[in-house]
Amino acid sequence: MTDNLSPPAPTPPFNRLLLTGAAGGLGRVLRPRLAAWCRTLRVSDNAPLDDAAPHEELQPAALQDADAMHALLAGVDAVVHLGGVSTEQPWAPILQANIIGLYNLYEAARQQRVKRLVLASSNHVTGFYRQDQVIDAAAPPRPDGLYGVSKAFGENLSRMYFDRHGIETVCLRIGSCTAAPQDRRMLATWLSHDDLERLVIAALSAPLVGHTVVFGMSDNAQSFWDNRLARHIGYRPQDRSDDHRAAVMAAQPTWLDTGDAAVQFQGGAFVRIGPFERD
Ligand code: NAI
Ligand code: 15L
Repeated sequence: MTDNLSPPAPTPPFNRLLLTGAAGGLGRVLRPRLAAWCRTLRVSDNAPLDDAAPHEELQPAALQDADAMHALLAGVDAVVHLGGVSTEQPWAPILQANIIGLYNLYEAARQQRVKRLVLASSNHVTGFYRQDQVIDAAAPPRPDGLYGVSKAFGENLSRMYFDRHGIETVCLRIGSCTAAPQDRRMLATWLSHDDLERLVIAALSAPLVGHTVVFGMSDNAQSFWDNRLARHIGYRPQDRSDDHRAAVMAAQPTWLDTGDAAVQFQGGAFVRIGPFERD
């Protein structure tokens, strides 16, 4: 049994890995951690990037720029795609980054013959399931906003590219990836930074993944999600939110109003934020 973080063989398994969204919160977490797994890490974003380390090459690109995306995917063995709009926002930026951008990414992957992608999806694909339900990846999407709809699009688009073109994707329905859980909901949704790394490495390295949807969560005692359908990728989380329970309870001693949709539904506050508020 491996903990997914064992150092790879002396020869890195990948020649060139692409990390998109490298300037973002999780991109900054993963960037140094992917170094051991490839000879070259190509890092990309449309926001400013930190200087390249010796094993890195910087290639800025906007996801909605099809030509830039074709150049970005050239010579790449596999992709960790974190780039895009990561919260509930107006439709225009979501359309550019998460819809047009995803199409550009997959068309470029097809034409450049990239065979494996790891896609940052989100728990907001299923945010309108209730918090007292436990769902698995076979449950139909119930997005909690336009952001969740865009992530559901990414899951469906990648499914089509596997069925038609054999391009494998692992969609990570990430819960809440932070250094420590910050509120009661995160006791169920928390994904530690180390477990994020374990999950990404498992998704990149498993011999056969086809098209897989896996919930990105640590080994939390309390959970909304069941990952048995993704066992084949070999992800074994090592961290648990319970280790932080006392601190969370001290910070948030009473539950919020139980009539609040943010407390009733898995997506938390996402179920009631966003452009619709102005209506
Ligand atoms: P973030 O917002 O910090 O990073 C996203 C990055 O994408 C940013 O650096 C941004 O500049 C870049 N980006 C945005 N639009 C772009 C465009 N049009 N072209 C090129 N780059 C663009 O988000 P974070 O927290 O690092 O999340 C990474 C991924 O994981 C996102 O796709 C997010 O939806 C997903 N995710 C994150 C969770 C979390 O707990 N942080 C939970 C669930 C999903
Ligand atoms: C997400 O999809 C967001 O990217 C992240 O910022 C968190 O809010 C997370 O979901 C969550 O549900 O906690």
